[in-house]
Amino acid sequence: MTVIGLGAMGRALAGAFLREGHRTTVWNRTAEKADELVARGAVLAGSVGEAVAASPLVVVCVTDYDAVRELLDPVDLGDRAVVNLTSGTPGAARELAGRVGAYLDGGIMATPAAVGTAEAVLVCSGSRAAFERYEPVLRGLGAETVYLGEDAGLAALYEVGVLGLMWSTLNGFLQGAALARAAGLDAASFAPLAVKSMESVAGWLPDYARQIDEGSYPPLDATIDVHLAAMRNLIEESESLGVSTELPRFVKALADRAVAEGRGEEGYAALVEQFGKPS
Ligand code: FVH
Repeated sequence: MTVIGLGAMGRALAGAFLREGHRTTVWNRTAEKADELVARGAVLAGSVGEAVAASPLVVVCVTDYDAVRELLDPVDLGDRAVVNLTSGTPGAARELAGRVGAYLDGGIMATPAAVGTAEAVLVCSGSRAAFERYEPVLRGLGAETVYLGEDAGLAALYEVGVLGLMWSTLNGFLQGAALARAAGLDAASFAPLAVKSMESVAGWLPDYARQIDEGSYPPLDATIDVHLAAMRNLIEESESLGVSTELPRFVKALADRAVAEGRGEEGYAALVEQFGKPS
């Protein structure tokens, strides 16, 4: 295995391959970041070309696709498989796939600490042959390794979608934590209820997905009208505690538009129609 890019994530990837017993060659622009891995048996390549030549499978994980191109463009990749775990856009992934023989684009849905554990999910798209050949090795990065299809852009599409869900969820928690703090409570007192609530909401998603695919939104949890009343409560309480109302007002504006379109009696999944329009 070769790992190019030894930032927080790259070091975790190389560490997982070493743990799995793979002969691992590494390269990083700042060579010192390889020290701990070399101490654990990794081989430090003197150049990207040397690192690529060392293995049939090259994993790249750097800041962005510009860096990936800067590193790989000058190198003859031959018939090597490249697994690019750098975050990027579907378009950039497709463009890169057009330049690399056996290309897999991927998103490692994990923190560096979770790499190689049951918590980590690796989504891949692009060369099916490369995925089938190297899936056993890639499983060492994340217990769940999902192949999304030949379109190299799919992994990035799913990754940006999951990242959007993560940020929205965390923003909702931070709004609640700010309310708790403004009311003189510890965020730690709010967290357990927040975790419980996130677990319940996570359970709703498959039904929401089915409704969206069917295009019909009977209320499963509550109608949009009922949600709207609670949104007003959140805005009023945020105002009275001197906490930002920006996020709840954005949430309410979506519901207001849906009601204005006559969807007040429908389930919350009907708001997908608001997200589906260009801003
Ligand atoms: N960290 C995380 O939790 C997330 C999990 C999900 C996936 N992301 C993506 O992984 C990519 C790398 O993220 P990272 O956390 O490892 O980032 P850094 O620790 O900042 O390391 C960046 C590495 O990239 C190298 N690098 C940057 N620009 C260049 C360049 N022009 N030429 C060569 N190397 C470059 C940098 O090298 P150096 O600064 O150590 O010399 C690091 O090795 C990223 O896409 C996340 O979105 C992580």
